[in-house]
Amino acid sequence: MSEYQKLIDGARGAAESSQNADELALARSEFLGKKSLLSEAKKGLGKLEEVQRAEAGKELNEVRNLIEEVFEQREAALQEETWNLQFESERLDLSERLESLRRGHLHLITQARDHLEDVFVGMGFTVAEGPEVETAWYNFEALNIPDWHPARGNFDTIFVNLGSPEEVMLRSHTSPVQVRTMENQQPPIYVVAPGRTFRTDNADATHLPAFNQIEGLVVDKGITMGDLAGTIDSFVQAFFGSEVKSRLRPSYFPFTEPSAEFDISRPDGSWLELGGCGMVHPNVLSNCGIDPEEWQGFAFGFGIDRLVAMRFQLDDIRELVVNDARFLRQF
Ligand code: FA5
Repeated sequence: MSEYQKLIDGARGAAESSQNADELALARSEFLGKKSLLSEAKKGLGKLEEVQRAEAGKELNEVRNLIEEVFEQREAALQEETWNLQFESERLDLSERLESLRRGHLHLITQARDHLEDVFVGMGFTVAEGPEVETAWYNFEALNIPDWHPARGNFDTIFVNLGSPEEVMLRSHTSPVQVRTMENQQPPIYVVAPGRTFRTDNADATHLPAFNQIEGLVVDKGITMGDLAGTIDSFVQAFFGSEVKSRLRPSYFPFTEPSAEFDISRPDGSWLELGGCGMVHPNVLSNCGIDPEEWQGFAFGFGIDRLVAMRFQLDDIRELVVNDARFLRQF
């Protein structure tokens, strides 16, 4: 047995010093292969007496099993080492990835639009919507601007090549939503309608060809210009804070009478035109099936992009649409 013990120890030594599957296979064949000492010993069994042969054969098998076990254990250990190395090299460090990803946020205009909605909802208004592509009826005619009216020219309209010429257009203001609301809803009406509007204007520091307006419409009994002025004042205070003042200047819009333009004060004391407003023209109420003898209303519409430019003191309104992430990340 001591001979065999040496063999087993030798096999263990050879297995332990094998550093990979190839080296282990080589060592294994040295101790268990056809030319190994064990195989030679097995061949020698034939020369023994029957009783001795059985005894020696049993012993040989035990030794072979022990040596096989030694190699199996080493094989399992090597396999585990290989897997560990592989797992380590293929590991994805997700925590590192997550840290380096910057979270986005809503665009400044969307934030302002949400804020405006909140302010007006807080004042008792609901939010209405209308399509961006409109017909002449909604964009002009129902608003008391027939096709001969010179005011059509003020809106620098972008027409769409659909139907009769100059019948379908990208809405040039949000005022068509006034008409759609009044056609579908009986007074009293208190709505605001923010949305995108389009004109052939060239982009400059205060103009964009695609910009955003928010429309307001109130139709109720006994509504006066005082209600309009008070509403605009409350909105300006809620949105900008008490240091910003608003003022109304007489103006002209075909769909309101009287009409005004409203300005807000800048820190340097000058005024910035924000939008138009006025008492809803009786013709507009009639066009939408509302009796002007019974109901009165006021409406306003102003530019959200300009309002944002004013609130964040941007020198150029185009900053809002050039998609410079370094600029947008500041807000
Ligand atoms: C109108 O669009 C009227 N619908 C407003 C109105 C509504 C009057 C209800 C009465 C009752 P105006 O064309 O002035 O009016 O435009 C209103 C505001 O939209 C402007 O004061 C300005 O703030 C903004 N605006 C107009 N054109 C542009 C543009 N190209 N780029 C950015 N903002 C603009």
